[in-house]
Amino acid sequence: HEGFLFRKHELDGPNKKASNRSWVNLYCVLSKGDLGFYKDAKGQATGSTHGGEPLLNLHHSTSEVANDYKKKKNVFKLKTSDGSEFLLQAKDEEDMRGWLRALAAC
Ligand code: I3P
Repeated sequence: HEGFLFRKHELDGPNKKASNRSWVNLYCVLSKGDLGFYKDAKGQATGSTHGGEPLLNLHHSTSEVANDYKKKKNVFKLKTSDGSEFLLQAKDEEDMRGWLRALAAC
């Protein structure tokens, strides 16, 4: 599963607010239990992630519709086992449901 999502990094660890909190549009690629964030689809081919970030390991992660976040539509929340939290905005409801299905299955 892959495609563009807007991403906001909320937590950098348990109860630790992320320092860079702005929304960025990133090409997201879910593969083999990892989520990679790239500038565009070409980034994936070269393996150069956004900001050189390591792939996000999704083992024991949870994702759900971000009902508590009211500022934007079609936003879901991804929490990783290390306590990081991301808000991700899909382009519409269908796109969001597709991501949630893919994340739940990995
Ligand atoms: C952040 C940016 C985000 C905002 C965040 C700001 O500032 O405006 O859009 O989140 O608020 O810190 P900057 O771009 O200067 O980093 P929202 O869109 O959710 O309001 P926050 O720190 O209250 O999360």
